[in-house]
Amino acid sequence: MNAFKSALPGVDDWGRCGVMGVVNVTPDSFSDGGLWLDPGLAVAHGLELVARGADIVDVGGESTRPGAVRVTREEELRRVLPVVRGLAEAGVTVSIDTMRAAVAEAAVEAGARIVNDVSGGLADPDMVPVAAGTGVPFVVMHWRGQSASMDELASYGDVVGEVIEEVERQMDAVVSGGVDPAQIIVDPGLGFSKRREDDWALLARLDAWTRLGRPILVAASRKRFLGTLLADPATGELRPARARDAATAAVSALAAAQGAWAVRVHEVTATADAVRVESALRAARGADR
Ligand code: PMM
Repeated sequence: MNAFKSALPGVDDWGRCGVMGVVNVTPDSFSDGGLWLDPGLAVAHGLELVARGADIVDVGGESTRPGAVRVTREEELRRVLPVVRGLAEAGVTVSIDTMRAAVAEAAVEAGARIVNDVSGGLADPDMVPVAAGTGVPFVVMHWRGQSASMDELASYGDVVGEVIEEVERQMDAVVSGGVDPAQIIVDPGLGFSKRREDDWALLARLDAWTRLGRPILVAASRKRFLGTLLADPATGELRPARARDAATAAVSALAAAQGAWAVRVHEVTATADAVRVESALRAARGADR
């Protein structure tokens, strides 16, 4: 089964790899922290991402960068709800990036159409029943632990096999909890309990995920493995996060070529072009999608 083709409830089929633009309503996200804390600015930024070609806008109110400290539920709700509501009222397909069931539930009530839980339902025992109750697409990302400790959990023999197996196990748990398999989106969780070489190995073998039969979301945007790749050869200094967008767009095209359902990015323009290039090539090749 081609993962790209799986129809998800309430989400358009774009006929190519989709583009999920990111709006982090946080003071501390690694690449755009503090820029969109004001709800009006955050909504305007989300609309700008759509104008640049985003198919979905992912709204998050809690940073998941390695070592990040958790925010309270009240603070997270205060950050995201006006932004979700504003974008949904403007007709945007919104996804809510949260590990909290209460936030997911309130966001769906406010108009969000996808729940993007980086813990895939592991962080909050109420998340799976809430995801089941909403019926909206639910992201099961590969996750081994909270940001404060996740780097210590990056230990693998065969990273591709183990990550897919752990996601498959979590898919089973989520389905046992009442989620319809047709709701599930899978995600390798680049940078989450992964070393740089693990991120590359996972990206190199996205084709191996097709056996799960579910759409694959890939979120490489501005991540550290790209900063390391592009480090200054003289000083060894990592390429700054906001100067990693060309590399991100390259990853977007390559992920699309391996059948990714969507790519999650901060800077949309280049990736929107990249997935269209990939789609044109695929069509020219006569490939079935
Ligand atoms: N990464 C981040 C946040 N949310 N969601 C999914 N599904 N997959 C990811 O890899 C992912 C995510 C961290 O990046 P950010 O701080 O730039 O949002």
